[in-house]
Amino acid sequence: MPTIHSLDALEILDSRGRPTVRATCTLASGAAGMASVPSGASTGAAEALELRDRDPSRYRGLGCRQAVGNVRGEIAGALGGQNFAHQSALDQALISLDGTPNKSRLGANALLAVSLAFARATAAEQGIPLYQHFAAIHTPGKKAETLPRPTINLFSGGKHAGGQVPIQDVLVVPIAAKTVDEAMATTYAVYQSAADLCLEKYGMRALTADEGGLAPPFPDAEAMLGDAVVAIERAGYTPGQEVALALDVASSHFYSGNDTGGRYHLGGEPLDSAGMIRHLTGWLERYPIVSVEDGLAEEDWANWPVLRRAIRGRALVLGDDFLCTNPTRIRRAVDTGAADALLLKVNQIGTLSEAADSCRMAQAAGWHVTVSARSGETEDDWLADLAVGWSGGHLKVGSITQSERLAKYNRLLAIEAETGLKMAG
Ligand code: 2PG
Ligand code: MG
Repeated sequence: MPTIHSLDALEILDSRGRPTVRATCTLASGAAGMASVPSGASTGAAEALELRDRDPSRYRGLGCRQAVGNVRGEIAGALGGQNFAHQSALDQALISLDGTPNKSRLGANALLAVSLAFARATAAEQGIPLYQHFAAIHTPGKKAETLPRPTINLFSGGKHAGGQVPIQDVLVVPIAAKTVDEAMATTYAVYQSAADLCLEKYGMRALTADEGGLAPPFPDAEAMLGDAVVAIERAGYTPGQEVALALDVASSHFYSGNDTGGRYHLGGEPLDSAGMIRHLTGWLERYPIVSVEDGLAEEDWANWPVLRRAIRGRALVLGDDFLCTNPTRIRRAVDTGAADALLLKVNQIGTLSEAADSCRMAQAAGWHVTVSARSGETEDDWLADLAVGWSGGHLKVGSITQSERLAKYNRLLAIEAETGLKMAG
């Protein structure tokens, strides 16, 4: 039974140069684990709270010294010397110690760093690969079964690219690839042909957004989609048969709610929810899109089932800001038929066990699960192990550039080489 000997933490910097938390957990056996937490920019309103110092003279208020101090002080003091039979016992202790519904006292960044570091230390103590330990956290006795299919950011807009177009991501889904290795090579070819296209069409070298996606000055969202299809063709693939597209519309960020139902500001005339759904279905008719993330705003609950009925069977209705990896929101969405896929981000909820509850709930409802990184990432690679252990259908990490992204893809390639597991269909 793992007994915590000590907990330590350090303020480190993420891929945007913003502070985040890295924790180290050392067990009485001497086994140790270290883990770093990511951070979002296009965040959902229902996310657990990332504790920031709010001192404007340092990192524009984004410092994490308080969160780090909470790990080294109160959390280490309360948990040091204690044993925890399971991850859920440790996470429950963290949740109780914090005592708030959204982890705002000690910080979800502090809690998640400890939760992950404990998982790594426990895997090390047991001498098993992290993905197998994550599988056991998901369900006792479970083993890793499949590898997630990478969905890789090609073009960026929205909050990750200075808002030159409202929608956030157009992603490549290498649907015909049989292995992760082949999926990465396919995506590289598409990305390079898209970079060539950006130079020709927009006179722009490959300047990239927060997650490494290409971000030329597209005149509108339609151009992003059209250019993606051209890039796939020029790379020698058949759109829709070999390579498909996924969208992160991130529509909460161009939605203004009001008493008469709110409007979507996609360029041109503002759209009501029915207009937005028509717009999305129009894209599905013209482009090979297999997944639509946050097609509607996080508060537009009444219209999510309408969107789902409209596109069901053609593309996944994937909830990110809408669901926030939160079991209560997921339950409501399952009960109302509002979505059929969960974007799983552990730091939206703040502990591994709660994220596992969300994952199981979605999978029990027959939903698809896409395991996702954040736009602010670190060189840590635990996410690849998590996606394998929890049987994620897809892994979304951003683009095929930048080491904080490639750390996860490289880990996935290593897991593929080690296990020979098949990629999810
Ligand atoms: C998203 C994520 C990752 P962020 O919206 O899906 O692309 O962005 O981490 O900024 O929330
Ligand atoms: Mg999203």
